[in-house]
Amino acid sequence: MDYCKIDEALSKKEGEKVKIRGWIYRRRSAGKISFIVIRDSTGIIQTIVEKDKVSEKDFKASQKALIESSVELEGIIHEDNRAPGGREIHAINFRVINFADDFPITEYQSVEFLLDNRHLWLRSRKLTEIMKLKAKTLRIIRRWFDENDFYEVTPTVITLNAAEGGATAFSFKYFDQKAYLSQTAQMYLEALIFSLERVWSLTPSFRAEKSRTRKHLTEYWHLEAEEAWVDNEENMKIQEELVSYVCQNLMKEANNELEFLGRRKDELKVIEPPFKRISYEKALKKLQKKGFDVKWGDDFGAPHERVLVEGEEKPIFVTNFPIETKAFYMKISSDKKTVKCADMLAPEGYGELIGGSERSEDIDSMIKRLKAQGANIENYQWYFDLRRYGSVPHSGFGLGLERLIMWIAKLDHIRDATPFPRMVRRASP
Ligand code: NSS
Repeated sequence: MDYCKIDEALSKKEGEKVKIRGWIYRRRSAGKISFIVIRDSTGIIQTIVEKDKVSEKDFKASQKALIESSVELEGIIHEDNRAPGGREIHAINFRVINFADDFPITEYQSVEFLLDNRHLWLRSRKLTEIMKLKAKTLRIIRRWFDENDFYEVTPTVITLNAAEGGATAFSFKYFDQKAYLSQTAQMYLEALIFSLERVWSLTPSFRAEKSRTRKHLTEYWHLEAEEAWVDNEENMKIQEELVSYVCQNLMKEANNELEFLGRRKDELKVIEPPFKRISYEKALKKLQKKGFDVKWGDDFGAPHERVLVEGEEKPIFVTNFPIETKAFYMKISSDKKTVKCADMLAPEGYGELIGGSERSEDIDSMIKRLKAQGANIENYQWYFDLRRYGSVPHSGFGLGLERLIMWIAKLDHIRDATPFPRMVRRASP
């Protein structure tokens, strides 16, 4: 007989025989009987190992095995309303594959302790459900890009260009040159639209953010797209369609995960285009009216973002930021004060999900802005070539995958949206 997964065992009828394998999740012994809850990737099930029903060796093993021991067993399904899932297994044999040492994680542990033991804490129900949700989100995103004529491409993460500003770029010695870990794949995606027109990629991005907030990682998974012949307006449409598609499909495909994480389906159902657009100028006025001390040219922080999405059920776009607040590559608007860009802010105060813009085609203005940042212009000549040989209007955007998951899974901190979070004071395990 083949092994079945626990979710399948939970759908079997009284008296059916099953074979399962997994890890001990909870256990207790009472004289001649061991109650052992086993988990696998699909769920948990209670099993009962009785002294007279299995061999002496198997019973001894069931009494000795501590939590997280790996086991396999065969048994008979019994329907029992008291058991989680309404079924339990009465074992006819029980084998321990590995007797676990005393598991270091017990019920109440500090955040730091759990982060130090992340390699083990990943087995927790909550992180398991989050990782499943993330995998399903990626599956849906891939589908959307496939259906919308984008090519997936594989850019580099070793670069001489700190496209989002030197202040948050990790630098390292690349033989005898100073190189950076990529903050964005954007410049490389831009090069690829001249052959493929619509491209996207998923890469790690790195930001040496000293700000220790609940929304910042130093390494995150960056989903980026770049489109030829697309302006800032159409770029926003692509973004709102993608995000809506993810929400609508997770509702259908990630029932258990969403329920476990406390995200209600009706909250995702309303995420449909169009999303509200508000200009930076209007947003600034709104904030000033609410008593914030902000002036033209200031960037928005978490408290500002929270106020801007107050009462909103869907994400919103904040558009047309002042030139000086944004990166060198954004196209300057006809007002000569702002750039053609949009930040997508999540509802409920989860912050910026996406940064996107139409790209400048004006080499001189880009050089001026780069020089103001103290960048080495020579390293950008290849990028300017893209404007010299058949330049076209184009736009693109970057979505922080962990920000998206943080919002959808209602997480208090972005660290739980990724298995091995990298933060200011953490690079291990
Ligand atoms: O800096 S961004 O706003 N924009 C770019 O990097 C563009 N070059 C993308 C593009 O047009 N191809 O970053 C994009 C998103 C942002 O909205 C966040 O969702 C996420 O990347 N992001 C982060 N997530 C987690 N941690 C940190 N530190 C972080 N920084 C940005």
